[in-house]
Amino acid sequence: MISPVNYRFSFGPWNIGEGADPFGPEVRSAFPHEEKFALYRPLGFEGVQFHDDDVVPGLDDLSPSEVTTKTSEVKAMLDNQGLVPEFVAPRLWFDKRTVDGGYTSNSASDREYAWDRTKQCIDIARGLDCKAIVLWFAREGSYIREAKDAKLAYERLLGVINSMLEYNEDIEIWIEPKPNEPTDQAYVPTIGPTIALAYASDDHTRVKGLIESAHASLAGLDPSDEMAFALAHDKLASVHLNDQNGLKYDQDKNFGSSNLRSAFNQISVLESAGYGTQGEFIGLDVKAMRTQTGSPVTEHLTNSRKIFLRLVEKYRALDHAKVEQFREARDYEALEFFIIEHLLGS
Ligand code: XLS
Ligand code: MG
Repeated sequence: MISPVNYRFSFGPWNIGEGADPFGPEVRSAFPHEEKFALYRPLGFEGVQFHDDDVVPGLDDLSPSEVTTKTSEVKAMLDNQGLVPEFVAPRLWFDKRTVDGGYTSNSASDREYAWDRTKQCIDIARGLDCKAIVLWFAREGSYIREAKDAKLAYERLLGVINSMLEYNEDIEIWIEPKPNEPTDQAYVPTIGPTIALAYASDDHTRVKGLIESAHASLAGLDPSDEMAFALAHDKLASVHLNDQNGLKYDQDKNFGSSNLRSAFNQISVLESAGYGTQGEFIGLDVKAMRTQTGSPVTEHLTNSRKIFLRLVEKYRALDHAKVEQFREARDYEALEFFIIEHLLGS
């Protein structure tokens, strides 16, 4: 069945950046954070992915009422621009108190900070009328494996998930697995442990996964299989489409730019499962190349969106009956050539 979905797209304000990397500083002048939101609609996006401090900058130093006021201002701005907050994620990797991770830190006071910040993040999300909290576990892992008790770490993560579910009955938790970076090895590296944590939680219907293509590639896995696994459990809440050229640093390249066939397979999985029909977004998480000049630089976003839509057209134009025949006959040699020819076009 070909899905009739008209996709809606999201990205996070960090996707319009100044080009700093671990080896060098900014190469483009800063584009004011507040002005980024006016770019969304014209670029073809309606969803905004937020970190808690994208909504309320400097939130650790603000009073609760200042946080509430700022959140309401952002809510009004989103309403005015016709934008939807897709999710809010606690940024638990920047502050000094997160050097060893948040929830799995060996310091009790750092774990307390992580929990307080998580409650603030939930309050901010609810203030925006947003139900989804993304947990990208960033530093929940170790630089050397002996540093932490891994069993205890998993128990702590499950404890936090349950506390979040209890703290607010309306929220959903979307876990975004990643195998490494900034830690050497991360806990919850792939969708398998993500879904296991969901089922182990007090309300698995509110715990789901978010697959980022590059994160799956960094684990040496096929992003489309990671997506399919979540879909099979009705737990694919969102995707961050991008690309990755092999097992290197996290590249956040344009969707389909390195592995076009893999991108096509991700679309096949999403389309055939009817992803998007419940309002799920096509999220992007892409970085502009450091060599791009000007400010703001946004072509990486519009190009990734165009590549996605072109591949959707390709998927819909595929002779699916023919694919079934090849599968039935187990003539995978012919199937592969058929797919490649289809992608190459006439
Ligand atoms: C980092 C993550 C981040 C999340 C939200 O790699 O992808 O961008 O999407 O914390
Ligand atoms: Mg991401």
